[in-house]
Amino acid sequence: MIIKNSFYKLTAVNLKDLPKDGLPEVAFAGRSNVGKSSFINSISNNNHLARVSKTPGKTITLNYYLINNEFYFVDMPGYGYAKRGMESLEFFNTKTDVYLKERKELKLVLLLVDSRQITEDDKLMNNYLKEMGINYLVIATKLDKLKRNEIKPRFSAIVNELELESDKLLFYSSLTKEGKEAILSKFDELIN
Ligand SMILES: Nc1nc2c(ncn2[C@@H]2O[C@H](COP(=O)(O)OP(=O)(O)O)[C@@H](O)[C@H]2O)c(=O)[nH]1
Ligand SMILES: [Mg+2]
Repeated sequence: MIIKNSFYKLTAVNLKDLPKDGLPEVAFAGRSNVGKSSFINSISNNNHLARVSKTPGKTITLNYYLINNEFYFVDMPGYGYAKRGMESLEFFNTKTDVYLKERKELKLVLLLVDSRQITEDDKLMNNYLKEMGINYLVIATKLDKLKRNEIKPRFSAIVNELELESDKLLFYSSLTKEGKEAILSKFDELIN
């Protein structure tokens, strides 16, 4: 797949505001600051698409971006911005939870984790997606922060920590775009 065009579509505060055109959706989950917005911009060659934040925010909206007029990227609220452990529970009780469970157009979730470190919140989110039977892939972000000889051991460590099939984990750098082809070919499988 080549991403030829990408447009901001809408921001949904309530589930009744979601698009009704039936296009497939790829949603992004991950803690605040893991690189969700950067990923969306980088993979679609559009640096003005999603807003990259310097300080983690408490976004509670679903942001829709139309890709190739064929499907949507859905940027979901980040988790884990507070120091206490409660925000994860909060997350599961919000509209995002209903969205993940009930949205028929949702074909794939990309769970973004930092390639250097898996957090307890990441594990919760991973278990949640697994238990709900949601089709998801894990994208380990900020690959450019790893030394070359760290990549293989980090791959194994993440596969073990999250108990994943190894074809469900992909590395990516929004800076260098390393890993892009493998991810785009997963989107091809999804759309066809
Ligand atoms: N080095 C590096 N920095 C990144 C990468 N992706 C995101 N960042 C930085 O991480 C911070 C948070 O990124 P952002 O996309 O706003 O994360 P979000 O909160 O998950 O949407 C920003 O300072 C980005 O520039 C990456 O692949 N490599
Ligand atoms: Mg963001």
